[in-house]
Amino acid sequence: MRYQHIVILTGAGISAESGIKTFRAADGLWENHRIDDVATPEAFERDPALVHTFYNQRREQLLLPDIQPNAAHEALARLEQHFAGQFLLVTQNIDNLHERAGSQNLIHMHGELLNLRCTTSGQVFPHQGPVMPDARCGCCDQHGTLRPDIVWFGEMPMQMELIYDALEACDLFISIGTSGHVYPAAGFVEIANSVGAETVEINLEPSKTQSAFDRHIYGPASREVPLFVE
Ligand code: BV8
Repeated sequence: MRYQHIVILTGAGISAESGIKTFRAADGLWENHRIDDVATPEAFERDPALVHTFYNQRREQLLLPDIQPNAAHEALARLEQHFAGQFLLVTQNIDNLHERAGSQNLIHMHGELLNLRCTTSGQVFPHQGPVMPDARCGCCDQHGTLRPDIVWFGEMPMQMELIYDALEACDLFISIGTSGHVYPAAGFVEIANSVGAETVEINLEPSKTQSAFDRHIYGPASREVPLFVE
């Protein structure tokens, strides 16, 4: 069957082989921090210094020279180039490995680690090094109004209208490297199923929503995604 409209969802697992920790692995990100301490608006309100430190550390790690896109990111960029129909890549990841691999039609539904947002104006701009809690904001000239441009738990993910429109029009939905714990992303497969799309899960192991998928491919993304794309 020739597909006309592909939607792909990626999670932390696609960046694992590039050296970026996932959330729920044994030594994962949430291993050292509780979600409620570093990834909610209340956490930021309570202790902006701790939250800025958490994201400064992840930004620093992402910018290390040995952190590079892997074969899975590159295969998705090739697929987008060669696919004649509609193509949308939605990532839960806040790293920049998809764009560095060449992906273009890309939505970061949980925001981007390398961007900051002014809490007064909502303006978003690239970070310029580690962020201190009382840093002066370039747009409103106030101190302490900067936050990571990240969607925390309890906050509305970005560009949901666009994502839902694409899901309701797709005929192939592929989920790669996500454990299916976090909503609304974990519910995308149900929307794809409801419009009759073929649904494929590519992951190291069965996700929490594995029973909702038509097809399952288990193994490391850097091996399985290029095989699937070819
Ligand atoms: C929302 C940015 C509503 C931060 C992230 C109570 C209060 C408030 C909300 C809720 C609540 N209860 C439930 C909710 C909803 C909540 C939610 O789902 N909670 C969960 C914990 C139950 N969701 C939200 O809050 C969302 N917003 O609901 O808003 C709303 C509506 C209207 C108006 C206002 C609000 C927002 C959620 C976004 C949170 N932010 N990220 C940061 O990164 O610091 S989520 C973060 O965790 C990631 O972005 C990602 O989405 C998630 C982690 O999931 P994965 O990516 O899947 O990573 P994980 O480690 O879990 O899995 C990796 C997988 O890869 C594994 O399966 C592994 O096997 C596999 N893997 C590993 N290596 C490889 C591999 N696969 C292939 N190859 C390999 N080599």
